[in-house]
Amino acid sequence: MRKKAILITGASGEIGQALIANLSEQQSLPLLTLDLHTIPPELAGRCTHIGGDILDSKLLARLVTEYDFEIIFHLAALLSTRSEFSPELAHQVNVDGTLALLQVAAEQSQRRGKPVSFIFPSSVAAYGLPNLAIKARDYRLKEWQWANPSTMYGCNKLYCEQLGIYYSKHYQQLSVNRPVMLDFRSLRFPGLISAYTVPSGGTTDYGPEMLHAAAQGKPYACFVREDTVLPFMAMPDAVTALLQLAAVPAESLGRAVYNVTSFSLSAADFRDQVLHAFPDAQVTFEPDLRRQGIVDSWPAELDDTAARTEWGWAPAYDLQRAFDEYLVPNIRQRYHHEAQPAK
Ligand code: NAD
Ligand code: AKB
Repeated sequence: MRKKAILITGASGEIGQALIANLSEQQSLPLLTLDLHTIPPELAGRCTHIGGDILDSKLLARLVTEYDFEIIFHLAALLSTRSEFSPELAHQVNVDGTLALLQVAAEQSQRRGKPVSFIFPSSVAAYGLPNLAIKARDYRLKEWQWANPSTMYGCNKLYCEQLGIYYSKHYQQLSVNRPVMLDFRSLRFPGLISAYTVPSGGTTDYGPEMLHAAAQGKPYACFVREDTVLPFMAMPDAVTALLQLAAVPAESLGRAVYNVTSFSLSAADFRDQVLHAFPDAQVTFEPDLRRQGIVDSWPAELDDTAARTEWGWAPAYDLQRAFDEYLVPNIRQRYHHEAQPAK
């Protein structure tokens, strides 16, 4: 008898940790987590963790025989900056890995005669604006505009959105007996900011890095220009959006991929928020032209009207609440505790 479970890949990462913390508080199914890395000790008791690679086909085959997945949150990925340094590896993890998980979900949907929900975080990186003049003109993008990514990561995300749609709508379309198909749903996230974890390998990382450095009294050289505008969201809203999307009845959804966002601000505005909370912070701007090129191709704002109107998406944390009520107090507390001598 297979055990019912929710599978979270990439569970040791920033979103994964926040998702485990949230889901384990609910009366949800047992959580099976998979990542190359271990999960922090404070979360270890809340899930069954498997250290492993999503590209390990034997491992996935074993999981299929042991578990019946109700939902798969497929978070494992290499992020945008890291992917530019290892594009072929990024393609393997981001595309081949996603394909392998889609096949797990397809097989399980068919076997149990009920769709497995497949929840996939896509990204603002799926967009690609050709230059700053057009970024200024086309300030706020809908899902179907400027889907011309210039990064390996963005290409991977855009293609995996399409792969997910294929597996949920057209898989085995020439078979006489059409299979029960998986239920694929995806969110295009902006840059996410957590009070409890620090990102690595992304290109929106300058925002959270600036804030976490200031809280530790460390100087920070921001790798983008002061006028760079990008959309961001506080981590609790990202988790809410994933869980809300997973729970919406299929008939309420008009699309498979939705933008979600909270606030947009320039890197200079970000610095000002940081200085307001930590007046002694030392923030300088030393743009890295290559990473700058990536963020210049991403939109200043995401238009999330479809998510708002179809399934009631609304972030709890706007800019001021995010900083004043979530980020600053929790980050302050985190580093204050770390600064205390061990007893
Ligand atoms: P993260 O880098 O913190 O976590 C990713 C996790 O995936 C890591 O723990 C890593 O060990 C794991 N992983 C990588 N390769 C693996 C493999 N081969 N097998 C198993 N595990 C592997 O990233 P995150 O911020 O938690 O992002 C999670 C997902 O959300 C990713 O798909 C990312 O593209 C997407 N996303 C994140 C943001 C953001 O700003 N954080 C924005 C948009 C989309
Ligand atoms: C990155 O910068 O790669 C991520 C993302 C926006 O997907 N934070």
